[in-house]
Amino acid sequence: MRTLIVNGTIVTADGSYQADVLVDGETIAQIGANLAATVTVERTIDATGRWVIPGGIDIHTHMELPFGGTFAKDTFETGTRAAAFGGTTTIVDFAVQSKGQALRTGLDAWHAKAEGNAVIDYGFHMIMSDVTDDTLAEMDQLVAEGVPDFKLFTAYPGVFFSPDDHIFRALQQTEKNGGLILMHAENGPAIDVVAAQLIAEGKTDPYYHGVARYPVFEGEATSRVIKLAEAAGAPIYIVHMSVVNALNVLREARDRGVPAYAETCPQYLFLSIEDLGNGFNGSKFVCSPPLREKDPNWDELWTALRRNDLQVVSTDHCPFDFHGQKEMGRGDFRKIPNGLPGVEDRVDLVFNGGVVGGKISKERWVEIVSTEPAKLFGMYPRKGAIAVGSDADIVVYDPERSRTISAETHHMNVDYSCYEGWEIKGGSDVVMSRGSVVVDHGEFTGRKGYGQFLKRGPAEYARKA
Ligand code: DUC
Ligand code: ZN
Ligand code: ZN
Repeated sequence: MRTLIVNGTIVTADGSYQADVLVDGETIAQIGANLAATVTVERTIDATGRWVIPGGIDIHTHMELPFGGTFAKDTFETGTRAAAFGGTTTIVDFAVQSKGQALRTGLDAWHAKAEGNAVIDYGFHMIMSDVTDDTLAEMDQLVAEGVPDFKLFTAYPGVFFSPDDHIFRALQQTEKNGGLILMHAENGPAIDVVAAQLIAEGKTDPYYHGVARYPVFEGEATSRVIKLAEAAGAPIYIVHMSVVNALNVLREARDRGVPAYAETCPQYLFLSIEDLGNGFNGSKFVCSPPLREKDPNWDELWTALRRNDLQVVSTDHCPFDFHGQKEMGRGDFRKIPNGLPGVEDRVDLVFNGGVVGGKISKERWVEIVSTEPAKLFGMYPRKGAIAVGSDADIVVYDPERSRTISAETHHMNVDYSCYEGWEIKGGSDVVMSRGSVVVDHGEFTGRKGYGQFLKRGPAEYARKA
């Protein structure tokens, strides 16, 4: 099948220009002016007044994550379908090694969840809950299999938590095998002390989830893990950075030339600790790190995105229903499953808040939602680019469209939206995954099982950039 996208403006991280795009099979075959005059195709998409952008890449999702005695509700089918509606054509999800298991067991389980179900391409990072001689050796094998990143936690004692010696050994291993360590950086043991004290004082509402997780606990853990990475001579990537205390540490390290990278998420750019108020309704906004004070964090995070101190916006998509799941934490905020839905709204929220809001250029928008994730996570230029030879993961984007976000109309398998009623500009008209149209003006035209596992390369870019 050959498809021609005509009359659009191609927007990439490097610049924008008017040109047509020829898709042949699964890849981009030609880019140029007035291609209709020279090529014959089976299908033509008119992108007049639209932007032609590389499909979004969300490198931080948790489909079916087991958490706090329940599971994140989106499956690979529902979650990737929702992603596609929102202009995202690739996700990288976190496979989980439970304590005492081999990495292989966790990875196999995630392959089984995704295969035959995903509607767009997907890769995996590996959550390591145990660092042992055996799992360290397994890391090398996973890098060779296209799973080159490993997430460790300084939070969640007794579940995902790793002590410093484990983190340091894992960093040393990636220094040797070319992989990348991703860190959830919050001081979990200290948080647990404060949380227990708050509960003892009768402060059980969701709001106190935000109070317990001091900004300095994120700053301290971020500082510690970046210094451990420096000591190991390995690059490091901090997930879901939420607050200035952590950002200042990151900036200071990057100014010294340390290969430290980080993402933030829409919830830290658009929501605040005030959303955690309003009684138990605040449980809809419980995630970790928690939502922070608006000032100065929102502005500082945008500035960091503009200046490349932050490279990526991903979602940490981890949806739990308000009814029946978030409700598990009535009377004790520690029992509320942590996580927010977001995979469907990321591209549009960052467009609306960032580009329409005058904070970043449209080229930087494409860079932080697609191109940098592809580069840092071993997918570029196959993904994240509008270039000859790249996968035809293409979104025809309408910057003028308006829509109202609502749980009534979203495609994520969750009974609420954190952005309910928000009117935003921008939206994906046509979404193409490897040359196949999967969403066409609001209609799903894809297929369960179409998405393929993406074998990703090692983190060379993170070592050089
Ligand atoms: N934070 C969340 O909010 N949910 C899943 C895991 C995490 O680190
Ligand atoms: Zn995390
Ligand atoms: Zn996460």
